[in-house]
Amino acid sequence: MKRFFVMAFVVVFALTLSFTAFAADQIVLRLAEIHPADYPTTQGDLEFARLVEEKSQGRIKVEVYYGAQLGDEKTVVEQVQFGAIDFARISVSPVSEFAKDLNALQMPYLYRDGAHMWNVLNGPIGESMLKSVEKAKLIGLNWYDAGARSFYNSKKEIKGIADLKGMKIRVQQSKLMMEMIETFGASPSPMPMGDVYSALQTGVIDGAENNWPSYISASHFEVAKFYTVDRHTMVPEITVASQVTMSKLSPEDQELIKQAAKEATPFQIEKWAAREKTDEEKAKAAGCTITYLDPATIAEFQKAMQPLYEKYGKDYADLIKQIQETK
Ligand code: BDP
Repeated sequence: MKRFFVMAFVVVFALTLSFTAFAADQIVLRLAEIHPADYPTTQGDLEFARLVEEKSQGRIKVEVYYGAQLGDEKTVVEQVQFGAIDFARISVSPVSEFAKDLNALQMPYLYRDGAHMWNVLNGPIGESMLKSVEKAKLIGLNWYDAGARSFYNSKKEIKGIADLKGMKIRVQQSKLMMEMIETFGASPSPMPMGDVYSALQTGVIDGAENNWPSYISASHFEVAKFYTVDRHTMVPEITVASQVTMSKLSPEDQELIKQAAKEATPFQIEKWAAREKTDEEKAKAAGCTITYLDPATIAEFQKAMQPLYEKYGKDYADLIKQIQETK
């Protein structure tokens, strides 16, 4: 009951807010981002906001609320669904809980490399995947780069799959990601990114998995110094808009927003590439134990994910095949 009243209040408050915003000459919209200001995705968000403002000659303003000011990613998606938040930049993983087809984009060892992933995202599959989030009351605007995710932990060096056995590993709030950890023989612990540092510090979890920039930016390297470069997933980032918000805008303004988002992608990719390199160096300089696996061991990691392909292959067989066959 209490939850109902809180929700009702949030809805009324949000509607009041957006009406106020729409009533004024300038349309002010809010974008949620969990990373800090200097993170490559936030840089992409700010570029998107700049382009919207420029293209609308200052009529539309996108305010970027970074550093998880508007909540964790799962909560933010729900708020975008009912229009309390206008845009969010999020990882594909939490959105896949609402738009299942996205699972096909985040299967382990799916892409040969970053170029392969971008050929998929920039092609017809990427377009249809952006459209697929409409089922979840969202509008998919663009993709951003998040490189590859690897395991890190506070306990020991992971040199092979056997070392993962029984480890408690934090994952994103996604069923596929939980099953992936189980398939690796470890025990998954889903939680928002903001809770991971203290969970590592207090030993609630043994490890987590992420790319270099998140490992450094969220200071996880301070409390989990063993990083193994196994690159098990490449999970793209996505910017989504609220259907509620977009439906209040003219078709021209909707188009302008879509265009601005598309144009922000190459900017973000550039920022990403630079940051990935410097953050790998930062981890080294901070004295982390970094384990680079040889191709044979990587092949074992990949082979271990076969059961996941058999399970998810049923629903996404065609899509996965098309992705694999993309040049
Ligand atoms: C980072 C993504 C962020 C996710 C986070 C996580 O940029 O959107 O929330 O991983 O693991 O790489 O939750």
